[in-house]
Amino acid sequence: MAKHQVPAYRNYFFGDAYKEFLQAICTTFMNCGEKIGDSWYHFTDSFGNLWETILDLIHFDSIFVNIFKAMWFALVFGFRTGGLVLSTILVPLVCIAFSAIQISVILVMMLFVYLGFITFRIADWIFCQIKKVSSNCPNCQRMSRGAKYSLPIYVCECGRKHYKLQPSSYGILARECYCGRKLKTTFFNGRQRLNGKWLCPNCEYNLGEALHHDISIPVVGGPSSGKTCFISMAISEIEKNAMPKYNLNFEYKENASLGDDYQDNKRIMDNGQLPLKTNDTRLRYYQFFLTPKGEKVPNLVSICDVAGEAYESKDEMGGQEGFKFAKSFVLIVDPLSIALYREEVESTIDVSRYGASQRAMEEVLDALVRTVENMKSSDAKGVLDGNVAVLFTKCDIPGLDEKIGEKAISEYMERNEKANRYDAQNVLCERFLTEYEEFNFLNILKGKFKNIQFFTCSALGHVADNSSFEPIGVEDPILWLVDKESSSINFKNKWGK
Ligand SMILES: Nc1nc2c(ncn2[C@@H]2O[C@H](COP(=O)(O)OP(=O)(O)O)[C@@H](O)[C@H]2O)c(=O)[nH]1
Ligand SMILES: [Mg+2]
Ligand SMILES: [Zn+2]
Ligand SMILES: [Zn+2]
Repeated sequence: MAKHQVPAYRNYFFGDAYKEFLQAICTTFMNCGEKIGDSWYHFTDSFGNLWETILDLIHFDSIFVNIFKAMWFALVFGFRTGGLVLSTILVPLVCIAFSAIQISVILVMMLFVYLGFITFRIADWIFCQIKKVSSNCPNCQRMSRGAKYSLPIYVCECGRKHYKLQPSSYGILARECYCGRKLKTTFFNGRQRLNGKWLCPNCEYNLGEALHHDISIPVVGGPSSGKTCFISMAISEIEKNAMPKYNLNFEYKENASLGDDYQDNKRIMDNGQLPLKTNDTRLRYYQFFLTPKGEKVPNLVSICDVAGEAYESKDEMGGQEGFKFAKSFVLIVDPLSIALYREEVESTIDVSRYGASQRAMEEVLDALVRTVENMKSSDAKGVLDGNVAVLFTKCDIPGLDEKIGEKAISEYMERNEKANRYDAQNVLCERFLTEYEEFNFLNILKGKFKNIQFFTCSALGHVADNSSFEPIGVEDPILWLVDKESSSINFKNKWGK
């Protein structure tokens, strides 16, 4: 990567200190040179005087006076010779000694500053690891976290870009931007509260905040399986119930420049109408903060919706880099995409009113598994360590409640006192899939993923008839996945394990 100019003033010990100390040393040596010059002048001058007097003596001019003169000049000459010897040997020695002391002092100071910023840089890194600080870009889909976490680019209020706003030779805990603003350089002292912008280090999309823990949840399912309905309803129900039911702070983070349609869909659905059809095949990110009160590092949940058509083609799926970074998935199962079940109910209900998905689930799951495997290292062909919430949608279909819905769960729990509702749900859903001969789907699912929980929901509560929708069970799959990933959220009591 090209090296970026840092628009900040260097720390004194790495910038001006150098210059000042070099200047001081030069001055010392120049003075020293001047001293030697002076001594040399006096030495030659006194030698001249002595020599002239000696010449006069040789010519027997005023002998008595000249003898005294010669003695005097010899004395002066001796004195000046001593001076010359002293200034050529002793003065440089003193100069060198003083300079050496000066250099050591600055080196020690630099060492302290260096150790200082290394220590704080490491401390900041450890903080990021413990608090699982990460960044997830809804534009280029890149996520950075763990050891590979890279801080977003900070854009100062003056517009200058600081590519790595961290402890460095520009300042340990803060640096001074060329505009004069003091910028904090660690999360402990408030780097995240700076007033500028934070950009994705990969594509420079405006990320909004710097400090959060990202949880990325792609919602996977065939065309018309009910992904968009589920996502809109799940987010708006979590928004409604975050306080006081879950005791969590909710804040939606709109990505207006990427065509975020959450608010539009919510409005449309509040009026009993179906959401707009997603027609682009890229991942659409719906992001919101979901954080316990008082927690310093908020969770930023990204629910990713991709038009089901993308599962038709391997290339489309492969292009969705976001899958690579996700550890949690919602796998949508439209009961009407189960061939035997559809055949069974086709005679009693108008399947078209449920937007039945024609795509076999095992194909959707297979496409997902292949995509995730190809994106991760090729030796990860075994079990994928992600969490999967397998979600049966459209459970308002008449008769389903008795098979896998609330009614079935209560009945099962009455008969099996030890089972909690989530165990019951797992048993019932698996039994349903077996009953309708979805063996391949079950095999791939259980063979590839370690952590699986089944859920049932109805995003709408009934077929769309312009009356208001009544979502049932849409929050749980998201909350279960968020709980699995977030260290600050704990719903153990809710799941009973
Ligand atoms: N009855 C009923 N129909 C639903 C439900 N969820 C989705 N649908 C129907 O399924 C269609 C497709 O849903 P959509 O969310 O757009 O599917 P996507 O293509 O997977 O995003 C919708 O137009 C609805 O008619 C539900 O919970 N109950
Ligand atoms: Mg959709
Ligand atoms: Zn600035
Ligand atoms: Zn980006």
